Amino acid sequence: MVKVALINPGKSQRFAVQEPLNLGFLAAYLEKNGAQVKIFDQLSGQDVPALLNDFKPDVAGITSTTPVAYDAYAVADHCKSRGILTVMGGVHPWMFPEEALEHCDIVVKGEGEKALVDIALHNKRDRVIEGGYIENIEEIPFPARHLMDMERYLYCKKYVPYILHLPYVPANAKIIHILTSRGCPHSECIFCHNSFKRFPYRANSAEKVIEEIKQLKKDYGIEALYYVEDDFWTDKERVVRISELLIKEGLDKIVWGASARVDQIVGTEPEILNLARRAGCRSITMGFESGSPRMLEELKKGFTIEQAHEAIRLIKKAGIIVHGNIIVGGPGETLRDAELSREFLKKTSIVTPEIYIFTPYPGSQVWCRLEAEQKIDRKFDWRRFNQEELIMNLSNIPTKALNKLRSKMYLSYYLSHPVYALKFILSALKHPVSTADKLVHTLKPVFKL
Ligand code: B12
Repeated sequence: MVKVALINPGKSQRFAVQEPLNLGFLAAYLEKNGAQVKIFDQLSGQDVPALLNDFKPDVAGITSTTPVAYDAYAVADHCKSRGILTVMGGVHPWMFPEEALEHCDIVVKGEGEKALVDIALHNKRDRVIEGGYIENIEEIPFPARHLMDMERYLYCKKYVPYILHLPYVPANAKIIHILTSRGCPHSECIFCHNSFKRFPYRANSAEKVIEEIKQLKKDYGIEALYYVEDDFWTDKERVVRISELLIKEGLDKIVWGASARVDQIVGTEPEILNLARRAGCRSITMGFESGSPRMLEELKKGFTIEQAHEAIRLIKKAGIIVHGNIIVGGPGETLRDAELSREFLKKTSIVTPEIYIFTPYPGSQVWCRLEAEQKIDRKFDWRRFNQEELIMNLSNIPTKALNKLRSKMYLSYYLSHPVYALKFILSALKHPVSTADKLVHTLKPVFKL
């Protein structure tokens, strides 16, 4: 039987907040087709060379986002040096197949389930394979969590203190991440991977979602879950059906959070939000990105500030908390725009916001624009594409001020929300190592002036 090792690379454990679902899908599909598979997670601290030594795979599949590209290449070099057929996939190799091929044998662009089966079981050996997208995602089995160190992920809150999207989950609760749809109905946001993927929105039926949750309850006794997909609220009928089934099947004690677009929430009947609340929904995450109407247009978010406020009002009224993201330093952003974002955070009751520095990810609309304007420096250090460090100042804010902005905004938020600040400090005291890691990354841009 052909042996395949799937590897999640990276060293910064603050990112090891959830099970690598993409590898889980690839593994499940490979297993369904008759391969023997193991998943190795370097990001959560596993010793990949030792595990490879024990397993002796025929094929290694390595995933990579941009900030972990060098870690992924180091793993790929190691695999190749041991004579293992080495395949890479994920957003970064997809954008830079030539760069990746300096370290691996094959690059898969797009969704990799079918391509990896072709490689591992049918000896397909093209250097670059177009994976495209899978139309009916129900043909992919549930992620192969049985191949993962689930104790580590179920108790992720014990290991990584700042999992900001999980404020509704009690510290010792068993949490699982789940992905029941792929694609986003709105592919215009200028910084997002969807602008080059342009894969249509596809979703598992409500029945299939419930089947997975039942399985997770049986296998792991989960108490909380989070839907990581781009927009859980796109298909409201599906949300209603899932909520009804959760209640009917007695699964409504499992608390959950999910992502949404502002414009999907605006116009949602309050009864649907109330129903979701009864079915266990406790948090909705939205990419607000800015408090400035001008910046929302620049980022092509497709909604207005008024709609953002309305979405927050509707969610809060249903007794659900709002979690959200803000981006600072977008193209043309001024200090006045940033001030509007700071005020937005201060005034609205967004719980544990995530504040990022605008990052021109390869393939995104903004990247393509910069490329056309010949402003792309090919010698980028990919490690810095972590949304915590400034890659290029595209804003009208002086670089010195922009570097400080993220820390300042966090400070301002926590000063105006002392209860969250206290929770944050207590959590930090319990996790000194991760706290130091987080602080270094937040303050690095400030002191590098
Ligand atoms: C869940 C998630 C996370 C999770 C898990 C990350 C992970 N590695 O899976 C966490 C919270 C840890 C995370 C962190 C970050 N994330 Co994130 N995340 C996502 C999210 C929302 C879903 C990922 C997912 O499961 N997708 C569904 C699966 C089915 O798709 P997929 O991952 O692309 O995998 C398919 C194909 O790419 C391919 N494939 C992937 N790997 C491989 C390997 C092989 C061998 C083959 C053949 C094929 C293959 O087949 C897979 C199955 O079809 C995506 C957005 C999205 N919708 O994809 C962003 C996304 C991946 N994240 C992104 C970013 C920027 C980050 C952070 C930098 C943010 C931050 N500062 O915290 C960090 C980086 C962490 C890291 N170590 O990589 C960007 C990456 C952009 C880029 N060019 O790097 C994305 C695309 C969102 C965006 N902003 O556009 N993230």
